[in-house]
Amino acid sequence: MARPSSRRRFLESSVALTAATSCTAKAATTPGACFHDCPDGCAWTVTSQAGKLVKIDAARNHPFTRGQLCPRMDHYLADIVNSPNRLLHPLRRTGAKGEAKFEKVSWDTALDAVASKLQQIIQESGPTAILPYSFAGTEGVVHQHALSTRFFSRLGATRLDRNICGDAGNEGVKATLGASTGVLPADVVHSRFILIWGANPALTAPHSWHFIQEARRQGARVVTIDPQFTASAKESDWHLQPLPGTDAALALGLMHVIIAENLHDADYVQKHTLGFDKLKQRLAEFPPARTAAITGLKQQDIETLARQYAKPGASTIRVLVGMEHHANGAMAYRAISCLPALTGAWRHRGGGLLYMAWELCQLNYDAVTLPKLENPKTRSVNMVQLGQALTSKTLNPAIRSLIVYNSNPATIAPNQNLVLDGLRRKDLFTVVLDQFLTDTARYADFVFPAATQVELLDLIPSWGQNYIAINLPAAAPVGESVPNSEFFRRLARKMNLTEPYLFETDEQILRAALNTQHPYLKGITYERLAAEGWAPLNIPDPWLPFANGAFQTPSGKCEFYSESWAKKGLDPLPAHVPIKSTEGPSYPLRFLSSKSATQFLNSSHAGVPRAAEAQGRPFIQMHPADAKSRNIADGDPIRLFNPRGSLLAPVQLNEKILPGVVAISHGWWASRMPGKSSANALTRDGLTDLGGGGDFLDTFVEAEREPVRPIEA
Ligand SMILES: Nc1nc2c(c(=O)[nH]1)N[C@H]1C(S)=C(S)[C@@H](COP(=O)(O)OP(=O)(O)OC[C@H]3O[C@@H](n4cnc5c(=O)[nH]c(N)nc54)[C@H](O)[C@@H]3O)O[C@H]1N2
Ligand SMILES: Nc1nc2c(c(=O)[nH]1)N[C@H]1C(S)=C(S)[C@@H](COP(=O)(O)OP(=O)(O)OC[C@H]3O[C@@H](n4cnc5c(=O)[nH]c(N)nc54)[C@H](O)[C@@H]3O)O[C@H]1N2
Ligand SMILES: [Mo]
Repeated sequence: MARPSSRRRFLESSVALTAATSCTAKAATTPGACFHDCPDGCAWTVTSQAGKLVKIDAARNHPFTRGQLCPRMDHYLADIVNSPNRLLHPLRRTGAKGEAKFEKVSWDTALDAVASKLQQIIQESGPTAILPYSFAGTEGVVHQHALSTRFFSRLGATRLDRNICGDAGNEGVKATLGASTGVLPADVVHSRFILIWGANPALTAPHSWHFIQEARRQGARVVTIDPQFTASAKESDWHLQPLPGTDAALALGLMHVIIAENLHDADYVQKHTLGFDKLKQRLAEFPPARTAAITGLKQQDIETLARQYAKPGASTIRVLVGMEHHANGAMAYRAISCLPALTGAWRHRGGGLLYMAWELCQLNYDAVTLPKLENPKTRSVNMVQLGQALTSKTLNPAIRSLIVYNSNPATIAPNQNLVLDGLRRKDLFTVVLDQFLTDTARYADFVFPAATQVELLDLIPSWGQNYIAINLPAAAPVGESVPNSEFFRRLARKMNLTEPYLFETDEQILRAALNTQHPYLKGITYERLAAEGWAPLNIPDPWLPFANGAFQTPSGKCEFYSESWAKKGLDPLPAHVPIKSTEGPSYPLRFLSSKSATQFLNSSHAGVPRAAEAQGRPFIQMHPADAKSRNIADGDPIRLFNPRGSLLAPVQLNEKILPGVVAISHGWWASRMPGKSSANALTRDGLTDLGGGGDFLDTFVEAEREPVRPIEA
């Protein structure tokens, strides 16, 4: 049994536990922060008493957290940390794959088996027969990537392209602006017009949503562009519903009107943009009538929107991630990000494009992941196409071992049935490190218990706002669970690896990350964070990144025309590339599976009974017109299907979803659904135009009535 010594080792490596916990005789408080893949990055303090965790309090003075967590994290201690369903010991599979039958084994037994199997595979097929699979279970610098990346680089395992979220959009925005950080989320309070485009921040970024509400209270007009009637659309002054995948056409149509009506900022355009004349030629193809025909919007609405948006002053376009999951996803972001330069919105605080903020947090990531260890020639697999990789007849060597941590691919990866076919393979050796027996873990040969956030040391940057936070351990890990880093240390040791970089402590990694000369991180030290919990990045105030041009493109201008895209063989101008159905005419309905569950964060928390109950049953959203023609009534059990799979759930007729579009929330575990499949059973697994993202929102389906078994717990 490894438990006692591992616990001791863990406590020794966590200087933080004593250094930064402020104690009274009765209670101690420890600073921490949320690890979730969410743009808000909340900070908190954990109170413990006599070694027992008592409560988590949201940081009151943090400008984003503002004393409130979210409906998930309000219940974090009961739902996750102290959950009766939490994995506390290593498990070895005893039943068939997917059956979820396991027996408890010791760490030594489990690690011996994993280490010797991996060594055997490496000997017989080479290290690329091993595939790591991970994403954003935690966004912490230490436990998301550090030792795992070093470990798999050292082995020479197949590399994973982790592009399922954000890469397509970033590529598009970067082509136009050179950077993805524009307006800061708190600066929208200075905006007079906020265009929420293919994003749902009222749900997905509830803390930064506060600033949009504040702007609206001060008189800003808020408009949402989304095929679905989202939480954000509900709180907007106007909601426009284009056909999915037509946003680049809409952006081009808006630019057409703005220039035709001379509403653009000619001075800004002349000084700070590149390719205006070429753009104008392209815009000639997008008069309002044609734009209306492509997008399904009314011509008059397109003209009105263009006029409202282009009024002088601070207008902001708020994008996030959802809209990128289309075959033309990168191009949509590229086209939309041209708009603020055309109107000169960047001149004003709170004017421009509000997207991400990760570029502001210039930690020393090289010191964390040691990219030099990785051989760029080693083959890679895109995480979006896991099913294809696991079932490929041509991959040589085939993937013989899958090692999953920080992710639940049986739920979150597109083309779920193909993923499950792969996971069912008798000759695939699957190892999962998680806190719960997820739908992926059900297929594992060995499952290892992961520690939770309150039990580990980490550094939490944010991709959505301009603060950084530390997370100190408030307690030792429950049961035999260990933080990710410790799992990879133990596995490396069992495999007789000796390189010191595989065994660095969490604190060493964290300090290395902070060891940077970047001015935005000046004065932000381990000691300061341990004492204060979080800190704002030292960015210029006011933040006006492109008020005077200075774009980070090759030309230094906002590139309406992109030479670098031309060199890649891409259209150098923003363009509308129509989405093609791969399913054929028998599947006429567009299927969206975005986020709509307040209680879930992707598939995290979806296995928690309280959260599932609070969330209620999953419904398929459908317009009454689409239901009528199929003889479907409100509340009927229906089946969505296409050549990849099917999905059963009750229907909720909704006048406010775009006709021709059906939707269900992403996140539910297939094992908890009637019919044992969830949204990704239907989704396609192609890639986006650039950035290697997934085109899973280009899925087409048909619908029919179907008797549904009750949801199983
Ligand atoms: N409650 C909750 N919050 C979350 C998450 C969660 O699972 N649950 N996940 C987190 C993560 S990982 C991320 S990446 C962010 C994502 O944050 P968002 O991008 O805000 O969320 P999504 O639901 O992915 O997509 C937003 C909207 O895009 C719309 N959309 C889809 N296709 C198109 C299109 O072609 N055109 C237009 N105009 N709109 C389109 C969808 O209808 C959806 O309402 O949220 C984070 N926050
Ligand atoms: N159809 C459809 N598919 C989608 C999306 C969509 O909108 N629609 N969204 C996509 C997007 S934007 C994203 S970001 C991905 C999200 O994909 P993932 O990042 O895989 O998200 P989660 O489902 O939250 O899975 C995270 C897992 O990590 C575990 N975990 C948490 N903390 C730790 C830890 O410290 N250690 C270990 N080992 N495990 C931990 C959790 O218990 C959970 O099982 O899904 C994508 N898939
Ligand atoms: Mo995401």
